[in-house]
This record gives sequence, structure tokens and C-alpha cells, in this order.
Amino acid sequence: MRRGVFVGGTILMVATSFGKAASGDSVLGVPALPAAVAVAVGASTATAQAVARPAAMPAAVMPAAAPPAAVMEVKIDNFKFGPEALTIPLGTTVTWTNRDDIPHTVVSTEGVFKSKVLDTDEKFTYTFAKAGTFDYFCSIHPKMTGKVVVQ
Ligand SMILES: [Cu+2]
Repeated sequence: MRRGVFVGGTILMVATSFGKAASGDSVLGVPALPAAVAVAVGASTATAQAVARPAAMPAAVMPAAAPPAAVMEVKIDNFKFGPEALTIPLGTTVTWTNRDDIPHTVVSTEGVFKSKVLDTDEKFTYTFAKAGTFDYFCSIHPKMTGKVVVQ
């Protein structure tokens, strides 16, 4: 009799029944059964959706997968960005590291990126997703300038 209720019932009924069992009501002698039914009901829906996707996705995603982006380093030392001018391929990540014992910042002239104040050995990272020339400077010492050319 109870089995019939579980199997034929809605998910709500199963959940309600399981909730009673879980909360210590031992009237249902088989707490494991409702759980199994709930999993089965949920799984069949999820599986149907999962099966529909993989066929379409790999073809669309794989060719677009870019090679791992390179990382380029710029060191800030003695009030200079080094190298001052850096040419990189599109998608490259640039990491600036402050090697001075004085705080510096890395701020794009065009407002494209802006670091916080970098203390000694702190880093700022930016990934260049657009081609172009990106001039930047240190907002604390505006005579410190550099540029990144993204091709
Ligand atoms: Cu500076």
C-alpha cells in the first residue's frame, strides 16, 4: 500500500513522506525507499537534459578553445617599468611586480586598468583581450610611464 503511494505520487508527496521519516517519525519503516524514488525521478529529468547537450557542445566549444595564454612580467624597479614598452599577443596576461621599496601603481592612461597601491613585492595582473596600444603610468609618480602593445 505505501509503496503504491510513493511510486505513483508526486515528487512533493515523496519529499513530504521522506521529511517525516527523516524527522524521526518511524511510521514509515523504509526511509531509504522514498530517497531512492526521489533520486530516480530527479535523475531521469536531469539525464534527459544532459544527453541533449553534449552532442551539440563539443563541436562548438573545441575549435574556439584558445591555447594557454602566455604571461609576461614587468618589473617596477628604481622608479621605472621594465621593460617600458612591451609587445604581446592578444590574450596575454601581464604581471607587474613592484621591486622598489616605495609604493607604486599601474594605471592605464585611458582608464582600461588600474592597480591598487602596490607595496614592495606586490603584484598587479591584467589580461589584454583587445588589440591596441595601452599607455600607463604610476599615479604616485606620474613621470613613470610605460606601454603595452597588444597585437
Ligand atoms: Cu610610482
